[in-house]
Amino acid sequence: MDAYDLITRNASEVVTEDEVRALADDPEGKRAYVGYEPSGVLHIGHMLTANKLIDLQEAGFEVVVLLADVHAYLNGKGTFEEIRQTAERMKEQFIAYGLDESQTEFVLGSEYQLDESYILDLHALELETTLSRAERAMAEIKSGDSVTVAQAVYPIMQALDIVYLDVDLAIGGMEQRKVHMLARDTLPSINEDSPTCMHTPLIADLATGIGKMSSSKGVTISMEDTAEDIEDKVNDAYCPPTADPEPTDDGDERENPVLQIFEYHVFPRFEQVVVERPDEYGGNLEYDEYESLEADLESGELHPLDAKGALTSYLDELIAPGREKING
Ligand code: IYR
Repeated sequence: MDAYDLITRNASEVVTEDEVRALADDPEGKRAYVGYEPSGVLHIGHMLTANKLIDLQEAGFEVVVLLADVHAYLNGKGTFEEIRQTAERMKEQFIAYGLDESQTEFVLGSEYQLDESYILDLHALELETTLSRAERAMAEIKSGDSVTVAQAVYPIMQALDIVYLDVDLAIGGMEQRKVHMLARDTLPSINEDSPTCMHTPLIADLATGIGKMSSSKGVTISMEDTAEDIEDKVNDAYCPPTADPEPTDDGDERENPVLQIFEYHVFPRFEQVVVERPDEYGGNLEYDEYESLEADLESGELHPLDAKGALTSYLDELIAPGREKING
Protein backbone atom coordinates (compact mmCIF):
# COMPACT_ATOMS: atom_id res chain seq x y z
CA MET A 1 0.00 0.00 0.00
CA ASP A 2 1.47 3.42 -0.87
CA ALA A 3 1.72 6.15 1.77
CA TYR A 4 -1.33 8.07 0.58
CA ASP A 5 -3.52 4.95 0.59
CA LEU A 6 -2.32 3.98 4.06
CA ILE A 7 -2.88 7.48 5.43
CA THR A 8 -6.38 7.76 3.98
CA ARG A 9 -7.66 4.19 4.30
CA ASN A 10 -11.09 4.02 5.94
CA ALA A 11 -11.36 7.83 6.08
CA SER A 12 -14.80 9.30 5.41
CA GLU A 13 -13.50 12.69 4.37
CA VAL A 14 -10.15 14.17 3.37
CA VAL A 15 -9.80 17.98 3.26
CA THR A 16 -8.20 18.34 0.81
CA GLU A 17 -6.88 15.34 -1.11
CA ASP A 18 -4.16 17.49 -2.71
CA GLU A 19 -2.99 18.70 0.69
CA VAL A 20 -2.83 15.15 2.09
CA ARG A 21 -0.98 13.97 -1.02
CA ALA A 22 1.63 16.65 -0.42
CA LEU A 23 2.05 15.45 3.19
CA ALA A 24 2.19 11.80 2.09
CA ASP A 25 4.94 12.62 -0.42
CA ASP A 26 7.20 13.94 2.33
CA PRO A 27 6.07 12.68 5.77
CA GLU A 28 9.47 13.31 7.42
CA GLY A 29 8.92 15.56 10.46
CA LYS A 30 5.21 16.02 9.72
CA ARG A 31 2.90 16.07 12.72
CA ALA A 32 -0.66 14.80 13.04
CA TYR A 33 -2.96 14.99 16.04
CA VAL A 34 -6.25 13.90 17.56
CA GLY A 35 -7.80 15.48 20.65
CA TYR A 36 -9.99 13.62 23.10
CA GLU A 37 -12.12 14.90 25.93
CA PRO A 38 -11.17 12.74 28.88
CA SER A 39 -14.52 11.29 29.94
CA GLY A 40 -15.74 7.75 30.53
CA VAL A 41 -13.56 4.84 29.44
CA LEU A 42 -11.85 4.36 26.11
CA HIS A 43 -14.20 2.58 23.73
CA ILE A 44 -14.05 1.39 20.14
CA GLY A 45 -15.44 4.72 18.91
CA HIS A 46 -12.22 6.39 20.21
CA MET A 47 -10.12 3.55 18.88
CA LEU A 48 -11.10 4.35 15.30
CA THR A 49 -9.10 7.58 15.41
CA ALA A 50 -6.42 5.73 17.40
CA ASN A 51 -6.15 3.21 14.53
CA LYS A 52 -5.65 6.16 12.19
CA LEU A 53 -2.82 7.46 14.39
CA ILE A 54 -1.22 4.00 14.21
CA ASP A 55 -1.49 4.17 10.36
CA LEU A 56 0.12 7.63 10.44
CA GLN A 57 2.97 6.43 12.66
CA GLU A 58 3.55 3.63 10.19
CA ALA A 59 3.66 6.21 7.38
CA GLY A 60 6.37 8.15 9.25
CA PHE A 61 4.36 10.91 10.93
CA GLU A 62 4.97 12.24 14.43
CA VAL A 63 1.77 11.77 16.37
CA VAL A 64 0.31 13.96 19.10
CA VAL A 65 -2.57 12.97 21.38
CA LEU A 66 -4.21 15.94 23.03
CA LEU A 67 -5.94 15.07 26.28
CA ALA A 68 -8.34 17.98 26.10
CA ASP A 69 -8.98 18.59 29.80
CA VAL A 70 -10.02 22.24 29.42
CA HIS A 71 -12.37 21.30 26.57
CA ALA A 72 -13.98 18.56 28.67
CA TYR A 73 -14.44 21.09 31.47
CA LEU A 74 -16.04 23.63 29.09
CA ASN A 75 -18.35 20.87 27.81
CA GLY A 76 -19.63 20.14 31.32
CA LYS A 77 -17.90 16.77 31.81
CA GLY A 78 -17.09 17.23 35.49
CA THR A 79 -14.80 19.06 37.90
CA PHE A 80 -11.29 19.84 36.77
CA GLU A 81 -9.92 17.37 39.31
CA GLU A 82 -12.10 14.51 38.00
CA ILE A 83 -11.20 15.27 34.40
CA ARG A 84 -7.47 15.28 35.20
CA GLN A 85 -7.73 11.83 36.76
CA THR A 86 -9.65 10.50 33.77
CA ALA A 87 -6.99 11.95 31.45
CA GLU A 88 -4.29 9.96 33.25
CA ARG A 89 -6.28 6.73 32.90
CA MET A 90 -7.07 7.45 29.25
CA LYS A 91 -3.39 7.90 28.45
CA GLU A 92 -2.57 4.52 29.98
CA GLN A 93 -5.38 2.92 27.98
CA PHE A 94 -4.13 4.37 24.70
CA ILE A 95 -0.65 3.02 25.35
CA ALA A 96 -2.08 -0.35 26.34
CA TYR A 97 -4.13 -0.39 23.12
CA GLY A 98 -1.04 -0.04 20.97
CA LEU A 99 0.01 3.58 20.55
CA ASP A 100 3.77 3.42 20.85
CA GLU A 101 4.71 5.58 23.86
CA SER A 102 8.14 6.41 22.47
CA GLN A 103 6.59 7.70 19.24
CA THR A 104 3.54 9.45 20.69
CA GLU A 105 3.52 12.83 22.35
CA PHE A 106 0.75 13.12 24.96
CA VAL A 107 -0.19 16.71 25.80
CA LEU A 108 -2.68 18.01 28.34
CA GLY A 109 -4.62 20.99 26.99
CA SER A 110 -4.09 22.93 30.23
CA GLU A 111 -0.31 22.79 29.69
CA TYR A 112 -0.60 25.63 27.13
CA GLN A 113 -4.24 26.73 26.84
CA LEU A 114 -4.00 28.99 29.88
CA ASP A 115 -0.92 30.88 28.60
CA GLU A 116 -1.33 34.58 27.94
CA SER A 117 -0.45 34.37 24.24
CA TYR A 118 -2.96 31.56 23.68
CA ILE A 119 -5.71 33.53 25.41
CA LEU A 120 -4.97 36.65 23.37
CA ASP A 121 -5.01 34.66 20.12
CA LEU A 122 -8.24 33.07 21.29
CA HIS A 123 -9.81 36.49 21.74
CA ALA A 124 -8.64 37.48 18.25
CA LEU A 125 -10.41 34.43 16.80
CA GLU A 126 -13.50 35.14 18.90
CA LEU A 127 -13.72 38.52 17.15
CA GLU A 128 -13.82 36.70 13.81
CA THR A 129 -16.43 34.10 14.75
CA THR A 130 -20.18 34.60 15.02
CA LEU A 131 -22.07 32.94 17.81
CA SER A 132 -24.25 31.07 15.33
CA ARG A 133 -21.19 29.62 13.56
CA ALA A 134 -19.71 28.44 16.88
CA GLU A 135 -23.07 26.96 17.80
CA ARG A 136 -23.31 25.07 14.50
CA ALA A 137 -19.79 23.73 14.94
CA MET A 138 -20.82 22.26 18.30
CA ALA A 139 -24.04 20.62 17.09
CA GLU A 140 -22.65 17.08 17.34
CA ILE A 141 -20.18 17.65 20.18
CA LYS A 142 -22.03 19.57 22.87
CA SER A 143 -23.41 17.87 25.92
CA GLY A 144 -26.80 19.16 27.07
CA ASP A 145 -29.57 20.80 25.06
CA SER A 146 -28.57 24.42 24.64
CA VAL A 147 -25.14 25.86 23.88
CA THR A 148 -23.48 27.64 26.79
CA VAL A 149 -20.96 30.46 26.37
CA ALA A 150 -18.27 27.93 27.43
CA GLN A 151 -19.34 25.61 24.60
CA ALA A 152 -19.20 28.49 22.11
CA VAL A 153 -15.58 29.18 23.08
CA TYR A 154 -14.76 25.46 22.78
CA PRO A 155 -14.56 25.13 18.95
CA ILE A 156 -12.51 28.31 18.67
CA MET A 157 -9.99 26.86 21.11
CA GLN A 158 -9.98 23.61 19.15
CA ALA A 159 -9.08 25.60 16.03
CA LEU A 160 -6.26 27.35 17.87
CA ASP A 161 -4.89 24.02 19.15
CA ILE A 162 -3.84 23.24 15.59
CA VAL A 163 -1.56 26.30 15.68
CA TYR A 164 -0.19 25.82 19.20
CA LEU A 165 0.53 22.12 18.77
CA ASP A 166 2.18 22.97 15.46
CA VAL A 167 0.50 20.12 13.60
CA ASP A 168 0.21 19.60 9.85
CA LEU A 169 -2.82 17.34 9.94
CA ALA A 170 -5.87 17.35 12.24
CA ILE A 171 -7.73 14.06 12.64
CA GLY A 172 -11.18 13.58 14.11
CA GLY A 173 -14.41 11.67 13.75
CA MET A 174 -16.99 13.06 11.33
CA GLU A 175 -18.67 14.88 14.25
CA GLN A 176 -15.60 17.17 14.38
CA ARG A 177 -15.84 18.30 10.76
CA LYS A 178 -17.64 21.60 11.38
CA VAL A 179 -15.03 22.61 13.96
CA HIS A 180 -12.32 21.89 11.41
CA MET A 181 -14.15 23.89 8.73
CA LEU A 182 -14.34 26.78 11.19
CA ALA A 183 -10.58 26.41 11.71
CA ARG A 184 -9.95 26.42 7.95
CA ASP A 185 -11.97 29.63 7.59
CA THR A 186 -10.75 31.58 10.63
CA LEU A 187 -7.07 30.71 11.13
CA PRO A 188 -6.01 32.83 8.12
CA SER A 189 -7.30 35.86 10.09
CA ILE A 190 -4.40 35.38 12.53
CA ASN A 191 -1.95 34.76 9.71
CA GLU A 192 -2.03 30.98 9.88
CA ASP A 193 -2.60 28.60 6.98
CA SER A 194 -5.85 26.69 6.65
CA PRO A 195 -5.21 23.34 8.30
CA THR A 196 -5.43 20.00 6.49
CA CYS A 197 -7.99 17.68 8.04
CA MET A 198 -9.15 14.11 7.81
CA HIS A 199 -12.26 12.56 9.31
CA THR A 200 -12.96 8.97 10.30
CA PRO A 201 -16.40 7.34 10.06
CA LEU A 202 -18.71 7.11 13.03
CA ILE A 203 -19.63 3.67 14.32
CA ALA A 204 -23.30 3.28 15.11
CA ASP A 205 -24.75 2.19 18.43
CA LEU A 206 -24.15 -1.55 18.73
CA ALA A 207 -27.62 -2.52 19.96
CA THR A 208 -29.69 -0.47 17.53
CA GLY A 209 -27.50 0.66 14.61
CA ILE A 210 -28.87 4.17 15.18
CA GLY A 211 -26.76 7.27 15.85
CA LYS A 212 -23.20 7.34 17.11
CA MET A 213 -21.63 4.89 19.52
CA SER A 214 -20.98 6.70 22.79
CA SER A 215 -20.17 5.71 26.35
CA SER A 216 -22.75 8.07 27.84
CA LYS A 217 -25.70 6.29 26.26
CA GLY A 218 -26.39 3.07 24.39
CA VAL A 219 -24.05 0.13 23.96
CA THR A 220 -20.34 0.29 23.20
CA ILE A 221 -17.37 -2.03 23.52
CA SER A 222 -14.83 -0.58 25.92
CA MET A 223 -11.23 -1.30 26.86
CA GLU A 224 -12.47 -2.52 30.23
CA ASP A 225 -14.91 -5.13 28.91
CA THR A 226 -14.30 -8.76 29.81
CA ALA A 227 -14.50 -11.49 27.16
CA GLU A 228 -17.99 -12.31 28.48
CA ASP A 229 -19.10 -8.65 28.24
CA ILE A 230 -17.96 -8.57 24.63
CA GLU A 231 -19.73 -11.83 23.84
CA ASP A 232 -23.00 -10.65 25.40
CA LYS A 233 -22.93 -7.27 23.68
CA VAL A 234 -22.03 -8.67 20.26
CA ASN A 235 -24.67 -11.41 20.53
CA ASP A 236 -27.29 -8.74 21.23
CA ALA A 237 -26.00 -6.45 18.47
CA TYR A 238 -28.12 -5.24 15.59
CA CYS A 239 -26.98 -7.20 12.52
CA PRO A 240 -29.47 -7.50 9.65
CA PRO A 241 -28.13 -9.39 6.61
CA THR A 242 -27.27 -6.15 4.80
CA ALA A 243 -24.75 -3.30 4.93
CA ASP A 244 -27.49 -0.84 4.16
CA PRO A 245 -30.44 -1.32 6.53
CA GLU A 246 -33.77 0.48 6.11
CA PRO A 247 -34.35 3.57 8.28
CA THR A 248 -36.55 3.07 11.35
CA ASP A 249 -40.29 3.86 11.25
CA ASP A 250 -39.40 7.20 12.86
CA GLY A 251 -37.10 7.99 9.95
CA ASP A 252 -33.78 7.45 11.84
CA GLU A 253 -30.92 6.29 9.63
CA ARG A 254 -29.48 2.89 10.54
CA GLU A 255 -26.15 1.21 9.98
CA ASN A 256 -24.98 -2.36 10.51
CA PRO A 257 -22.55 -1.92 13.44
CA VAL A 258 -21.28 -5.52 13.21
CA LEU A 259 -20.15 -4.92 9.63
CA GLN A 260 -18.74 -1.50 10.55
CA ILE A 261 -16.57 -3.02 13.27
CA PHE A 262 -15.32 -5.70 10.86
CA GLU A 263 -14.49 -3.02 8.28
CA TYR A 264 -12.90 -0.39 10.52
CA HIS A 265 -11.38 -2.42 13.35
CA VAL A 266 -10.82 -6.03 12.37
CA PHE A 267 -9.69 -5.97 8.73
CA PRO A 268 -7.15 -3.14 9.26
CA ARG A 269 -5.45 -5.14 12.03
CA PHE A 270 -5.63 -8.75 10.75
CA GLU A 271 -4.36 -10.12 7.43
CA GLN A 272 -7.11 -12.69 7.17
CA VAL A 273 -10.41 -13.15 8.93
CA VAL A 274 -11.62 -16.69 9.59
CA VAL A 275 -15.22 -17.41 10.49
CA GLU A 276 -15.28 -20.78 12.18
CA ARG A 277 -18.21 -23.05 11.38
CA PRO A 278 -18.78 -26.75 12.00
CA ASP A 279 -18.43 -28.90 8.88
CA GLU A 280 -22.13 -29.70 8.85
CA TYR A 281 -22.82 -25.97 8.32
CA GLY A 282 -20.34 -25.70 5.47
CA GLY A 283 -17.05 -25.44 7.37
CA ASN A 284 -14.82 -22.40 7.97
CA LEU A 285 -15.02 -19.26 5.81
CA GLU A 286 -11.87 -17.25 5.10
CA TYR A 287 -11.77 -13.62 4.03
CA ASP A 288 -8.83 -11.54 2.83
CA GLU A 289 -10.86 -8.37 2.50
CA TYR A 290 -13.91 -6.80 4.09
CA GLU A 291 -15.93 -6.60 0.86
CA SER A 292 -16.17 -10.39 0.48
CA LEU A 293 -17.42 -10.82 4.05
CA GLU A 294 -20.08 -8.15 3.41
CA ALA A 295 -21.11 -9.87 0.15
CA ASP A 296 -21.45 -13.24 1.91
CA LEU A 297 -23.62 -11.74 4.66
CA GLU A 298 -25.86 -10.15 2.02
CA SER A 299 -26.18 -13.34 -0.02
CA GLY A 300 -26.95 -15.49 3.01
CA GLU A 301 -23.75 -17.55 2.69
CA LEU A 302 -22.63 -16.10 6.04
CA HIS A 303 -25.23 -16.19 8.82
CA PRO A 304 -25.30 -13.15 11.17
CA LEU A 305 -24.79 -15.45 14.17
CA ASP A 306 -21.58 -16.88 12.68
CA ALA A 307 -20.40 -13.35 11.84
CA LYS A 308 -21.06 -12.33 15.45
CA GLY A 309 -19.15 -15.34 16.79
CA ALA A 310 -16.10 -14.37 14.74
CA LEU A 311 -16.41 -10.69 15.67
CA THR A 312 -16.44 -11.63 19.36
CA SER A 313 -13.14 -13.46 19.15
CA TYR A 314 -11.38 -10.82 17.02
CA LEU A 315 -12.55 -7.99 19.27
CA ASP A 316 -11.35 -9.88 22.31
CA GLU A 317 -7.97 -10.36 20.66
CA LEU A 318 -7.75 -6.61 20.03
CA ILE A 319 -8.80 -5.61 23.52
CA ALA A 320 -7.23 -8.34 25.69
CA PRO A 321 -3.63 -6.99 25.71
CA GLY A 322 -4.79 -3.57 26.92
CA ARG A 323 -7.16 -5.06 29.44
CA GLU A 324 -4.41 -7.27 30.84
CA LYS A 325 -1.95 -4.38 31.12
CA ILE A 326 -4.50 -2.25 32.93
CA ASN A 327 -5.68 -4.98 35.30
CA GLY A 328 -2.07 -5.99 35.98
N1 IYR B 1 -13.82 17.94 20.23
C1 IYR B 1 -13.15 16.71 20.65
C2 IYR B 1 -12.06 17.00 21.63
C3 IYR B 1 -11.01 17.90 21.09
C4 IYR B 1 -10.41 17.59 19.89
C5 IYR B 1 -9.42 18.38 19.40
I1 IYR B 1 -8.67 17.78 17.61
C6 IYR B 1 -8.99 19.51 20.10
O1 IYR B 1 -7.99 20.33 19.62
C7 IYR B 1 -9.60 19.82 21.29
C8 IYR B 1 -10.63 19.01 21.75
C9 IYR B 1 -14.21 15.76 21.22
O2 IYR B 1 -15.38 15.93 20.88
O3 IYR B 1 -13.86 14.85 21.96
